[in-house]
Amino acid sequence: MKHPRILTALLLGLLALPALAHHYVLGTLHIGHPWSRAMPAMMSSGAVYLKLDNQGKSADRLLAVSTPRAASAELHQNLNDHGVMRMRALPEGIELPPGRGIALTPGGTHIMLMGLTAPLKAGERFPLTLRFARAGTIEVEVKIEEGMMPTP
Ligand SMILES: [Cu+2]
Repeated sequence: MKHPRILTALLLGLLALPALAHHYVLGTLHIGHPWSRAMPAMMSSGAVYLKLDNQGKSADRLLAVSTPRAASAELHQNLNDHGVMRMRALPEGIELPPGRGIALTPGGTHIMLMGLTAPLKAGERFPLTLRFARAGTIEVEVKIEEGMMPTP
């Protein structure tokens, strides 16, 4: 091989590709990389993060989520209440304006899982159903990943 360094760079580039990323499409909605952070076995709650990209021309809304992995799943928002981080449920759901992407991330808006039916162990996957006002319902697979920070 004439250019071993280039080959190495290419291989490293391939390895660095988000091989773990997974992606779902429901109508004009794109759902990117649903994941959850691995938690110690004694924890009874966790959180799911993902990206929502509304590539359509009409607004939509994520209304509700559910999973067999938890007794209940809620849409939550993190708020800084005078220096204290609190979580607030979003019973009205999450607005998805047309042509916009929204990321559910640690420290921000998230899907809260309460009453886990099994610990969130790294490497495992579980199904999550998302219900949208316009686009309807889709089941996605959540990947449990190793993480250092506690949820949410
Ligand atoms: Cu929460």
